[in-house]
Amino acid sequence: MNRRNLLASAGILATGTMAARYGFAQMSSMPGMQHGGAVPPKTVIQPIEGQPLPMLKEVGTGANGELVAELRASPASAEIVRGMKTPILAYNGMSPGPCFVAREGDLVRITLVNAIPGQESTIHWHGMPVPAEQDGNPMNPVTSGERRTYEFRLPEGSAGSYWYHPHPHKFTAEQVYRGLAGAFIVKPRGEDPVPAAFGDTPLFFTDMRLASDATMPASTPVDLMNGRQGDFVLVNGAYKPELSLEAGTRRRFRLYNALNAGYLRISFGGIKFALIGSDGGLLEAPVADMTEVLLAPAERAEVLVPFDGSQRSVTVQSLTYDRGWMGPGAPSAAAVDLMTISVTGSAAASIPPLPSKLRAIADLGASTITKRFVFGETIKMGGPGGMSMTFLINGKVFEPGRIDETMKVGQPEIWEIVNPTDMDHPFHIHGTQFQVIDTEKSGTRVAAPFKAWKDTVNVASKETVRIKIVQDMPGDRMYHCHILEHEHLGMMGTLRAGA
Ligand SMILES: [Cu+2]
Repeated sequence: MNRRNLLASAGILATGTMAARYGFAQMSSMPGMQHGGAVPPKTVIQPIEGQPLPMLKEVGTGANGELVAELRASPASAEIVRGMKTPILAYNGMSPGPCFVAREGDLVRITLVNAIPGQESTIHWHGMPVPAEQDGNPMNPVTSGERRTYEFRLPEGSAGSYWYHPHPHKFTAEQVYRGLAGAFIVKPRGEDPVPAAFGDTPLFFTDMRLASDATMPASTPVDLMNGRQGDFVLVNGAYKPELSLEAGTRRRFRLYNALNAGYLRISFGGIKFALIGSDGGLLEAPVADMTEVLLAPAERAEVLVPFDGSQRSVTVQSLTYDRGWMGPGAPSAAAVDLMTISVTGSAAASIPPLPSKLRAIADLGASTITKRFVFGETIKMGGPGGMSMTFLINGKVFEPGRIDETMKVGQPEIWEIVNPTDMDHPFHIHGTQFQVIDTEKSGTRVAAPFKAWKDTVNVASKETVRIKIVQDMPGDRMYHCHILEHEHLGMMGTLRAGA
């Protein structure tokens, strides 16, 4: 039965009393519930907007080739709405946390201090090739009040746009939407094929929902089902910020979708730009004449955008994208303004050319091993509240300690990720970068248009995505949907890579 029929037969879609029928403990105190439905009340307050784009605070490698830092995760407050305090979670008082910048070959030694009252935490190095026991998995929690040091060396060829966020069992979604996430940029050991004159600016997108007192309300059943979407998308922690650039420049941006569940279909006011990088670093060559790039939650892209001065004010937007929605409260279908770039100086006759080549991307080798991962969702009856929704991979809800799949270190495999559900799900696996082979929908198979390193790939509703994957290090790795509320409700498994 498809989900809509399932819900209708369970009497959920029509009644508007979804909350009352779900078994979530915190329900009665949730904002929005007193309004007779599961839709949160519309925010009546507005964040401060139009401030200069904040630059992320960079923490770099020392002269000895070691990046040593401490990340203290703790409650903090932010002034999102003028004169009001929003309680958040922050790393070293900041959200996003510091932007780590290291080079291939560097040693990283970062200590997490968990000062979050009553909750475990970890730091997961999203997309980075780090040993399993250093990767902040849920089975290695740092309890409240404790600290632990993560240590790993960045291998050659690992330059890319990574990020970090907590990954504790049952608290990931909440800790991330409350503010815990940051960028981690690895630069090449040798010369960067992208000219330094193009700059290198991370745009770290998050989102936020605020109640009328500027606090962040707890997630509702609708949030858990669809993934929590905020009312405001922030860029480097600011709402609709402004950036000023000279005409005649080509700029390098690293785009990060760090939203819990929201998709970003980013355009630069119609300007044709070049895609030069994916989750795991540069492509082989720029892909020119792009007008938009779709980023599912956790995906990243590097782009080069020309500003010739013909547009004096460029609105960076997220265009509408239908990722599937269940029940009330679907986000607006209108494009969302993310930030404004004002272009100063006299219009330039020419823009510096694109680099023709970026780097070589190796093939992963032949494989005869195929695994299949099928997304699913179900409504579970029983319990005091009546029912709850769970999300599945291969018919199973995540269970700590259970090994769902095994593979041999160094041996490439082909994985088919199948999504028969009504909603898109971004598939992510820890510890490695994979390559997309092709996608298939309604019987039409489309080969990946170019080689790219990915750690997260969107699997649209009714679509199958085939990837080629190798794990180079032994250990247990999580794979899961990166709509964090779906991960929370069970859409996760454990892979054991061994000899
Ligand atoms: Cu999902």
